[in-house]
Amino acid sequence: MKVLIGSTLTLTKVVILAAAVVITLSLARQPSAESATDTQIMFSYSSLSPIGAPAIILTPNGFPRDIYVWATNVKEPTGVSGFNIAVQYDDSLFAASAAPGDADGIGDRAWLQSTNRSGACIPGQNPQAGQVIGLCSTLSPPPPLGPTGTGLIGHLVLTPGSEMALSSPLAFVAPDVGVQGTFLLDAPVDLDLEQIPLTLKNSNIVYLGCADNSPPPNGDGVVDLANDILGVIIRFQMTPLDPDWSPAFDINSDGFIDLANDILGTILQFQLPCNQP
Ligand SMILES: [Ca+2]
Ligand SMILES: [Ca+2]
Ligand SMILES: [Ca+2]
Repeated sequence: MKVLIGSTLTLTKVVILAAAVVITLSLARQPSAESATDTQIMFSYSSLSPIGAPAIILTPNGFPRDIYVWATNVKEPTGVSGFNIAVQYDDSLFAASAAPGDADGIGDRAWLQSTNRSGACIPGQNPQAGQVIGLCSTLSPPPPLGPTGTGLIGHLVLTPGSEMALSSPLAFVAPDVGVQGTFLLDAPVDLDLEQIPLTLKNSNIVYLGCADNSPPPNGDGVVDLANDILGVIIRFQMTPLDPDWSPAFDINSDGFIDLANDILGTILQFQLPCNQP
């Protein structure tokens, strides 16, 4: 998002703009009524719908984030009989793994089994550092055929480290030769198992300080409107010279409360849990 800030921008304008951003974000998080035309594999914040997650906020030393993997708009007539998910990330900044207790890895087989095919998932064997892999397949030849349309295929947990950074990619590994990539397989009706053409939609991890600044000293564990969003908005353009300055609201720690980093960065954490170090 590109925002131009004029030097004469008033606090009122900032409040109006911030409110518009909140409304836009809440609309953007609703599932789209009409779906895109292309088959995709994407990350989503939600286990209920593929709302997408182009930017995922992690707070160094903060809580783990659940991120879900969705296959969308599968039109392959035979449906999906198996898939492979391989995710690449910067392991110096966070860890990506299956959820605690999810013994069969990051892949989720419920959608794969939804047409009454029996399936199994296994965690990826010997993934490289900074990769997490899950494989799921339905073992029997058709019939029945596999599922089409849109389904949840994976669940991973991102656990932040202590390092601060600007951003880093959370990317699906493409299925190149000799690589355990990310792909969907059709159902082998004619004993010819093929990958279904699709687009891999990657995400970006954005690192921000925890924007929970509610009293008492270490916040109340969630980014709220009354304390945290309004708290940073009323400090717009403040520096450490202001009597109401609080470094906690300066979530990118540059000594200035601005719109693009601190106010929008706080708004983007609305209703998310985080913890102050
Ligand atoms: Ca699993
Ligand atoms: Ca709060
Ligand atoms: Ca700042």
